Amino acid sequence: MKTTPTTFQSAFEEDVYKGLTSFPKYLLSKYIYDEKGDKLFQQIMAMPEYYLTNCELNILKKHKSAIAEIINKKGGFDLIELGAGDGKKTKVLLKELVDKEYDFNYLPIDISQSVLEELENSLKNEIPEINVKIQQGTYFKTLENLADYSNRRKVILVLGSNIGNLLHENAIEFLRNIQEAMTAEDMLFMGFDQKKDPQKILDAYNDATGITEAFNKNLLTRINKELDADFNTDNFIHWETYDPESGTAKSFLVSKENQKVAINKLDLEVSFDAWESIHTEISQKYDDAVVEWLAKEAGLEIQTSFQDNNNYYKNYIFRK
Ligand code: AVJ
Repeated sequence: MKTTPTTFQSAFEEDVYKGLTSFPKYLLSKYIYDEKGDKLFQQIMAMPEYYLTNCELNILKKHKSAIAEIINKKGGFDLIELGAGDGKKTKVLLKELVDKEYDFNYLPIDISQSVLEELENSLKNEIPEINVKIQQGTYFKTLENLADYSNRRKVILVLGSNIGNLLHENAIEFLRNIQEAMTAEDMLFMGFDQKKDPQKILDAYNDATGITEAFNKNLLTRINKELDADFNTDNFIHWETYDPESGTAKSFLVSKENQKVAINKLDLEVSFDAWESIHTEISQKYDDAVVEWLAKEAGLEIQTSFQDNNNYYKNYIFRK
């Protein structure tokens, strides 16, 4: 009999312990993003099946002038981006704001310091006119301290349908935190992937080349690396479901056989029955009614929205 460790050395350790000793088992998707996970996600964004990136890029390209005018309507601002990543899509908007000679600073926030430094360097080369200040941290932590590094009107940017990783309850909490950091002059510009042909969604999260599989399995690889465990990733399959009623895409890792895995750093042995699952991620899909409801619950209002030609994806502007 193993005993529950009384102290964990990190939130990662504690969350892995909790998730793998629960029934049914789960792991938190935020832990996919170590250096290898960041790279795999970049590869996902470049795959043809992962339509989200191109949809949002096209929305920004097509509507950049209108979007720029709306966000600059009340004059100078700090453009604060949560989860900036490689900034590929944001650069379309940044370029437009610079071309229009608007007075703004760009404050990208990301959990990954290396991703931020790459972004900062690429901006120096591509759009040197921009005043950039990078900030490493998680969404929630940095939102709490927003006032410490921004004292201007705020335009908050959350692209990529990143909110989709949150259950509605947590999405409302996230939106409410943003709302509480906003004044009546501030704006929130956010991307929401829309409900669509279920097959299109399944293909985006279960590509034939196996990039998403590797991305999902990186949770196990990371546990092996950081917590001295012996997961054999070949003994698990990547499984994706989409419920068209709730709009929830769910990722799992399913054990192909009866097996035991040692996680030495946690002093834990985890048993898997054949075909037992680990739930790893949700990627929520939305429609206007759900976005309106989330906004209302969080004390926000939709000012306007922009969509691509197929209505696969939508960017909404919210006010307090
Ligand atoms: C980064 C949360 C937007 O859910 O679409 C991509 C992550 N997972 N493929 C998403 C992801 C599997 C992605 N987000």
